[in-house]
Parts: sequence; structure tokens; C-alpha cells
Amino acid sequence: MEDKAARQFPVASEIVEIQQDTTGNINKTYRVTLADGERFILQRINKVVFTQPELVMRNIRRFSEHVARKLAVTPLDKGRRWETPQVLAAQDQQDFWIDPEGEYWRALSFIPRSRSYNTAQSETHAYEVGFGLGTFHNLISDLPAEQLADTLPGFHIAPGYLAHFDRIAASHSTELTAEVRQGLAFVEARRGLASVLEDAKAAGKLPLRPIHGDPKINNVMMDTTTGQAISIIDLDTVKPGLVHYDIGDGLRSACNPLGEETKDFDAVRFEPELAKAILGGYLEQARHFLTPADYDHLFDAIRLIAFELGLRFFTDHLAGDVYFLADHRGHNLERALVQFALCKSIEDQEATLRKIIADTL
Ligand code: GN1
Ligand code: MG
Repeated sequence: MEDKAARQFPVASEIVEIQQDTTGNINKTYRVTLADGERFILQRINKVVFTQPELVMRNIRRFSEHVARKLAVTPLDKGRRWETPQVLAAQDQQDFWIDPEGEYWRALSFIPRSRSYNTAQSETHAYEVGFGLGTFHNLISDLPAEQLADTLPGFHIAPGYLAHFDRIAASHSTELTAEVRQGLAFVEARRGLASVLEDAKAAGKLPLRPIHGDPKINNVMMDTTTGQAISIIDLDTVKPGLVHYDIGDGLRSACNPLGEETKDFDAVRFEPELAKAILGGYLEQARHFLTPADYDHLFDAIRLIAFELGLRFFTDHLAGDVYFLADHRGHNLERALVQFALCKSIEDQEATLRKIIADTL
């Protein structure tokens, strides 16, 4: 179907190649190459996750218009490059094409001369990941919340994930292997952590701001010549939330040198020097809008987002892999054990990480 879908989006020259990109866990993604060398991204939106794809596309348009207007008035410092993926209209001028099976396909511009990585390549790269996230937060800081639809209710609400886990854990029929038992015990021991950010939000300590929602390291695009961060792609979850979700996600993904897909659980480690570099880059852009209460919750955010993602993968394993795309049975369990090991490594280095946070301010 991807061949047919690719042809619904008018482009300047003939399609010569369609290659699947399997790095995403939600949508199906393809890189389409044209005869003139241009490329675009074709995606089939996951309707189980995003039940209203029209709203996702409308948000992306509003986001892009806002950023374009803002950059036209105030370009980034030192002539830095910044790019926003553009939605390519289908033949009927819609933002998507609906195939005969009712699946939604969309096309997005490919950002030229850019690439991303699944793991941090150096401290300089980590600094740029942070700088990119800070830039992104600045660019959307004044995007009015009422312009954005909530495309994924409950996203990053950890107590909600825990309640869902409890429902699934009470009724699942997954085999209780040693690894499943280990996961169950891990969650049990950390139940109390889940509400730390939502409690602070409810108490009025942490404000809602527009956020990206999914700024993991491989969504931060780097210029292939300068190595500078020039874009954060994957805009499906741009909506109001806590910047802590984004900071936590950036750090949990970029400070894990073995990456999300390793099976070497015992060797998984959270690397504080990378965290220091990311926070340094982030704060360069974000220092002026963060409050003391925001700083006070940074460590909690780093630990929580690793735990939360582990919990989400683990729940999905128990539920039979209904949310995250999985290559094989057990894949989501493996991913969960990686995040749990990362969470443990964060906990073991709490004093070091708190010191880094305090020193970077
Ligand atoms: C999912 O689709 P992808 O890979 O960008 C997930 C994120 C997780 C991430 C972990 C909408 O993102 O929340 O952090 O997997 N996105 C959604 O790799 O649930
Ligand atoms: Mg995503």
C-alpha cells in the first residue's frame, strides 16, 4: 500500500525508491526518494494510538505556522539554522490520504543535510540535543494552548499509566517468567514515585506549557556539516504539558549509551557526564523561563520518565503488544527491562545527578 500512498502526494519528479524506516514505535514510516534526488517522509498514522488523525495534522499545521512566524520576526542567535518539517498536501489538498482500508497516510518534507542518532555520539552531540530542546521550547512558548487539540489524552500522566498497569496486571494471561516477575516487583517497589510531577502540577508548582512530548535523541536532527541541532521532528504529541516530561525524555534517551533496544540489561547505565552536557545546552536556551520549582523537580523528572516508559512497555507486554510496534513476542518486555535498569542506574547516582543539576544552574 505504501507505493499507492506515496503517489497521492504531488511531487516534482518520479518516485524511484521507497524504504521503510523501522526506528519509530508507533507510526509506520517510509523514506521516499525521487528521481531528482529529493526525498520526503511518508507515514501511516497509527490509529489505535491517535484515534483522530485529523487533529494531529491540524496541530502540526498550527505549530509550523507559529514557528515560521516567530522565526521570521526573531531569527535564532548567531545565524543558527532551524527547520520545521512541512506537511505536503495530498492531491485533493487534504493533509492526508485515506486508503481503501481507512488508514491515514501523510507526507512530510525531509530536512535536507540532516541526520539523527539513536545514542549520543559525544558530549558535544549531547549538548546540542539539549540546546535543540531548549530552542524548541522557546519557539513554542507563546503558542496558545487553546490552538492545540489534545491528540493523546493521558500522555505522560504517570498515575494514569500505573492505574492502567493495575487493570492489566489483574487480568493478564502472560506467562510469569523470571523476567516478568522481576518487572512486577520493580513496579511494586516504585509505585509511590508515579505521582511526583502530577502532584506538583496539581499543587500549582509546575505550570502547563506547550511541549514536544517525544523529544528522544533520534528525533533531534543534526546538521550534517556543523553538527548543530537544527530541528526536532515527530510533532504528533506537541501539546500543553510539563517541560519536565520533555527534559526527562531527552535525558533518559540520550544518556543511555547502549540505547533503547539493547538486550544487555545488566550493562545499561545512565551516563552523568552526558546529562551534564544536555542540561548545559538546554539551560543556555531555557534558563530565563525556568522557575526554582522547575529546577527542584528535575531529578524526579529524569527518574520518572525512565520508570514511566518502562512501565508503559511492560504493561504493553502484559496486554499482548497492543500499543507499541514490536518485532517479536517479548520485545516490549526487553524494552521495559532496559528502562527499568536505566531507572535503577539513575537512582544509584542520585547524589551525583543532583549535584550536576545544582552546578549547571
Ligand atoms: C514512542 O513512535 P516513537 O518511537 O516516536 C512513544 C514515546 C516513547 C517512545 C520510546 C505516542 O515514540 O512516548 O517515549 O516510543 N510515542 C507515543 O521509544 O506513545
Ligand atoms: Mg513519536
